[in-house]
Amino acid sequence: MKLSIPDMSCGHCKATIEKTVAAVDPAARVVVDLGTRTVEITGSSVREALLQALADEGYPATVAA
Ligand SMILES: [Cu+2]
Repeated sequence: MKLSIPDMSCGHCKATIEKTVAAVDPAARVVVDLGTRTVEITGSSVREALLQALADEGYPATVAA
């Protein structure tokens, strides 16, 4: 799944998002693209939990694809 996270702007955000996703689902693979402020997550089926965890960390995400 591809998520749009407009509040993500720097390497610190990237690290926080990677850590948050890993905490929810250690099997998920995360590719952060700061340029487009999108995150591609593969290998995870817990979409609602990921969206909730990201929002809790201050990075509300919407599903882009
Ligand atoms: Cu940042």
